[in-house]
Amino acid sequence: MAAAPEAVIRILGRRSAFNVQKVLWLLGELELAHEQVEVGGAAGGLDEPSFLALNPHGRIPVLCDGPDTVWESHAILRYLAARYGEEALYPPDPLARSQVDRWMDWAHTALQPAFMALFWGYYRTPEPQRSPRHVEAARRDCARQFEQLDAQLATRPYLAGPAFSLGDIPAATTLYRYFTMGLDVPEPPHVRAWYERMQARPAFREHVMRSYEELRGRVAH
Ligand SMILES: N[C@@H](CCC(=O)N[C@@H](CS)C(=O)NCC(=O)O)C(=O)O
Repeated sequence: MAAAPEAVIRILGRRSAFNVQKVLWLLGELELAHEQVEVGGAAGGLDEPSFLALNPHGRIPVLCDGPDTVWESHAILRYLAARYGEEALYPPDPLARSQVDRWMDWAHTALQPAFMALFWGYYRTPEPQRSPRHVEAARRDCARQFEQLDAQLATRPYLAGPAFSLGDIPAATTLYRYFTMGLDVPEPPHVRAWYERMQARPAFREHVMRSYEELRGRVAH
């Protein structure tokens, strides 16, 4: 593992944000000293010129590593793993790397949108405004995505193979909220076992398994 730089790593983004949690989890895995700055959500600040100079899209997370800035949560994960991580986290071999990349990309484009539709439609919408039909459709869609995960995890302990890697982080960031937001959701056995493996990781417990009560019924960012 490369030595940590002298310059402080800063992660900009509120701790309750799903995409920020992925990065905080990895920083914890890497045991990299860093400073977290609470911006976004109730803390605001995303439309400040100084923030937009770092990320023109006005979104969190943003990583500042000395003079360098990286935005987009998965780009940040790949950057941190390639710069500071062991090879198993993000293997240099092209095929092994593609195993990791495919699960990261699938999580971003399939699982996360399904999970967010459910989380926003149910948890972040005040009860009187909820659409039961919308919530049920999202719950079924999400359950289908978890079945895909379960089929993969029936053959291997981690998504990209025998070892924990970046491939696990985006998908596993859904687990705590999915199973605790108060909905009756199926618990596929291999996903459950994988969730238990994640819970054995201190950084997962610290950054992902944290209260999100502040988001209940909060339709605004
Ligand atoms: N694709 C981007 C999405 C970034 C994004 O939409 N972040 C949300 C938080 S999860 C955000 O900035 N929300 C505005 C806010 O929190 O105020 C990424 O993965 O970094």
